[in-house]
Formats: sequence, C-alpha cells, structure tokens
Amino acid sequence: MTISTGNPPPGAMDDPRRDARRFGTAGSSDLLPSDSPVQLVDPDGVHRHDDRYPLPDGDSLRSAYARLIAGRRINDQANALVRQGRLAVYPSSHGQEACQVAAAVVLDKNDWLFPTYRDTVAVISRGVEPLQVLTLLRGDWHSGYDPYEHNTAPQATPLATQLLHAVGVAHAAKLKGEDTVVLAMCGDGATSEGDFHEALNFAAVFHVPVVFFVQNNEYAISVPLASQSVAPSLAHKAIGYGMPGERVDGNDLAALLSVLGAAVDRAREGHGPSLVEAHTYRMQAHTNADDATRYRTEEDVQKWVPRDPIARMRTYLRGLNLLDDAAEAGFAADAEDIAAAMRDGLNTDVEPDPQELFNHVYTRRTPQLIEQANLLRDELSRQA
Ligand SMILES: Cc1ncc(C[n+]2csc(CCOP(=O)(O)OP(=O)(O)O)c2C)c(N)n1
Ligand SMILES: [Mg+2]
Repeated sequence: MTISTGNPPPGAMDDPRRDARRFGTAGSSDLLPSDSPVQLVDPDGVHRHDDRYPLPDGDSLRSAYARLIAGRRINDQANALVRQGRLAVYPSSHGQEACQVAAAVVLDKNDWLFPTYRDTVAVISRGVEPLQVLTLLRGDWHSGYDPYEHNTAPQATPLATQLLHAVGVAHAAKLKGEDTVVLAMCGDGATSEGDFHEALNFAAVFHVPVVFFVQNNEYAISVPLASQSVAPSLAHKAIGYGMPGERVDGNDLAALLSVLGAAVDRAREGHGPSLVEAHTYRMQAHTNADDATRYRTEEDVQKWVPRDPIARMRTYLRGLNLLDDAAEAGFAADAEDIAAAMRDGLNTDVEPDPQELFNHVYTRRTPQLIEQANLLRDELSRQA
C-alpha cells in the first residue's frame, strides 16, 4: 500500500501502545500477546483469576450460556438436514460455539459483524433468523438475509476477503465520526492469505475501529496449523503491523467475553485495531464433504472432549447456583424450538423462478445476460 499524500493518514500518529495495557505486558512490547491463552474458567469449571480481564457477571454468563445451548442444537440440526438432503453443505462449529456466541454478544446493535462460512451460529446469535441464514447453504439465493437488518455481512467463503470489507466499513465509520466497531472473523488458515496482511496493515496504519478475531481450530481443511504457520502464535502476527494481539482459550466463554469485550472497548474509544486469537478445535469434519479420518486420529479429537465449552460453563454456573434444572430445561426447550423451525422451513420445498438467476447480477441487464435469460426461458418452455 502506498500513501501518496505527504501527510500521515488520520490517526496514524496515535500510539497504539498507549492503550494496550489490557492486552498483556509480558515480553519486549506491550503489543505482544500473553504467554499462554487467557483463561477465566478452566475445563473443570473453576474460576481462574486474571488481573487484566474481569470475569463477566453471572447474568451475562447465564444468558450467553443459553446461546451456547442453542448453538450446539443448531449445529446438530444442520448436520442432520445435510444428511437428509435438505442442505447442500454445512461447515459445523461444533466445539467452537463459545467463540461464535462471544463474537455476537460483545457487539452493540450498530456495530458490524463480518463472518465466514463457519460462523452460522454467530450470525444467528446476532439475531438473524436461522432459516434466512441457512438458505445460502441450501443454494436458493446469493444470501438469505439482508445484511443491513442486523449489521451482519454475508458469510464469506473466499478466505479473508471479508477482512478487507470489514476494514473498509470501519474506516468509513471513523471518517463519518460514528462510534461503530467492526468485528471480523477468520480461521487459522485464512491468516496465510494476502488479504489478511493487507487488511491488518491498512487497519493499523489508518487506526480504524476493527477487531480481527481468529478462530484457530487447528486445521484448514486437512492442513494442520504446524504446516500453516511457524509464528509463536497467530496473535503474535499483530505486532508486525503495530497493533496489539491477544490469545484466549477459545472454549472458555467467560474469557472470550472479557478479552473480546476489551478489544471492542478499545476500538470504540478510538485506540485502533487489535487481533484476538482463540485457541479452539474443530471437533467435526471441515464439512460433510470432508473425511477427517484421513488426516487426524480419533484420539486427537477425543483430547478436546474434556475441554468442551458447554460442559465447563455449565459446571461453573451450577456451582454458583446460577443454573438449575428448570433453567436448563427452559434453555433446551428454546433451542428445540429453533431446531423445529429449521426443520419446518428447510423441509418446505421452494420453487424459485429460474429467471431470478439474472435479476441481481447488474443493476441493468447486459446484452449477454438478456440473451442467456431468453435462452433459458426458451429451453424451459420446450420442456414444459
Ligand atoms: C481464497 C480461497 N482459497 C481457498 C479456499 C478453499 N478453502 C475453503 S475453506 C479452506 C480452509 C480454511 O481454513 P481456516 O481458515 O482455518 O478456517 P476453518 O475452515 O478451519 O474454519 C480452504 C483452503 C477458499 N475458500 N478461498
Ligand atoms: Mg481452521
């Protein structure tokens, strides 16, 4: 990127180290992440104190826990709908639900979320109707929801492209003097993309209010993290751009809420971008089109079962009497309602008009599109 004016871009002279305190101070720079992922509730459901990151209050954790339950149910139901031929494909976030929920919960209504194909549960946690989200994966239309209704961009399949769009939205918000924060999600594999580099560099130089949230689930389809990057951690990449990076236990809902919340706060307060890496694990295959047994063993997967995000939060909340049988039954019933709506909606056959294919390509149809539309109409009329 070349800056052609002689003047520094707005905000470039601000010192990003100024408010990096909550992002760890170990090592040679305040921009470096903690030596190990931040954890506030361990896999046994025990609170681990951290001076820098306060534990969210019980009510917040309880309502976020209800979303975890819904998220797991959504993943299970979507997998079943794939097997029934009702969805073409589903990239499951089973095991990553805490990341999904936290990404949505830390944002205000006017903020923006930029999700990937794996972030269906985050999009639903943001308030988008499950059926509208899943129509994309049924292949009905380009995307089944209006991004402006919930300030949630379409789920991006081309890796890391959404990071550039997110930075653009954050830059525009800053220029307009709004206090909007943008949270952009990506996977570990996506951090190897050129778009990742360009997005982070632009965000840091122009000091824009964006949080890059990397879900490191240890795999990019069949490529393990060790073959993807030899950086000490993905969060360490932040210092190369001059922004703070932090690492967090991606199966710890409390830590995610606290660390992502701090990153969103600092962006909103005008202190610029940051990078948060969540250490988690993709418990299921990349999608139903993938056979994960060809590149990892069942023992590898089993190691992550005791670190499940739902189990530990349940133990923690139960231990404090913030969760009882009645509340759990209520959360499960709400999750079941969502699953039932998914089944009802996706089991209903739609008959899209084939001509819609040409409707939203350009504002006005090109001669080629008109020709193709006529060809299709002719072809279909002869079949009728
Ligand atoms: C630009 C681009 N290159 C390649 C692909 C094919 N592809 C789809 S998903 C994927 C793996 C991505 O891994 P990661 O970023 O770790 O995300 P995860 O699937 O683990 O959530 C690849 C290589 C793509 N979608 N886009
Ligand atoms: Mg991955």
